[in-house]
Amino acid sequence: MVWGLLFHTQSPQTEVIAGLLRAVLVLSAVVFAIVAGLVGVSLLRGRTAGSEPDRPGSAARRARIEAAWTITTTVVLGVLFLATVRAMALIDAPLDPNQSPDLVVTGHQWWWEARYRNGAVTSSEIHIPAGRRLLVRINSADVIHDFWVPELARKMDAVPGRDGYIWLEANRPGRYQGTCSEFCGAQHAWMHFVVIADTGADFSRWLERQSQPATAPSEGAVAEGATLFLSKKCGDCHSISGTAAKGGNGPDLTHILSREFLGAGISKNSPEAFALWLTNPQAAKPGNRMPDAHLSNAEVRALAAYLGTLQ
Ligand code: HEC
Ligand SMILES: [Cu+2]
Repeated sequence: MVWGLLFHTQSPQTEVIAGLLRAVLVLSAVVFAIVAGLVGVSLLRGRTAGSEPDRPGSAARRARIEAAWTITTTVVLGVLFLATVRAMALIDAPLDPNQSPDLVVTGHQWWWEARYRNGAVTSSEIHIPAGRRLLVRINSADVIHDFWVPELARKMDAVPGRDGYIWLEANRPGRYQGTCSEFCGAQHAWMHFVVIADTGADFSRWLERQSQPATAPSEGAVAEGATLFLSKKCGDCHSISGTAAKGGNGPDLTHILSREFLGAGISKNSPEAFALWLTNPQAAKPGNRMPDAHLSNAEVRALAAYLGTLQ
């Protein structure tokens, strides 16, 4: 149970990693105890033995001890090596470019995009079905990031121009915190995401919903906001499925209201936070890659009204 307090493993993959760590810790503790014990013994014995001359046969004895130490060390390291290779074989996803992944995750400064096979796109909030492993391809749109959900999977670097693969799986439905774990610039610390493991039925519903195009704008402020979204060039960076907005440098906003956080976890998704992203994005998340569009209050209201329909 003490291990349970230390390691919150929630997937078969992290159980293997924690198991390896446990084995290494126990073995290291045994080695430490033996070495420390022998050092202690020889300290005491050395003091009483003083400067006794070498007894006959002591050179051969020393050689035997040396051989024993060398062999023992080699065996211990060999066991650790084999245990590590076994753990890697158990948890690593195949590096097969022909196998199509269930999910493609792309790191951006400073948010994560997740793209599913059926066309659904989301950012910084990744849903998976509990109890089933998904093959995830990880890459980057700019600099090197690192995709890490400590409870669920090993780390994987997101390297521009190079694909990495991991299994993503959770034993039980729940929410699992993830983060970027490779320094990637000013807002590295705010590059969070959450993996939400749903029951199979909930996951299918969510996935189906997320692959639908955005609600068509009705009238009044909402329609005005939709027009502004295009005329203010928001669509150069953001996509809204079913509209002319097809940018890829910012989070997909098709179902922005269905997400809990904005700015990769920096603020809860609330009407106030929304308004701040529109009026002063650099105040919402200093240094982020969204320029201030210098919108008037009326424009902010219209855009917020429009984005507020993107459930
Ligand atoms: C030059 C590219 C760019 C332009 C143009 C741009 N954005 Fe963004 N926007 C971003 C980026 C990048 C982020 C995410 C920043 C982060 O989390 O680090 C973002 C975040 C947002 C968010 C928060 C969404 C989320 O999930 O975090 C909203 C809402 C938003 N933008 C709306 C707009 C609107 C409306 C416009 C037009 C007035 C616009 N953006 C123009 C790049 C852009
Ligand atoms: Cu990063």
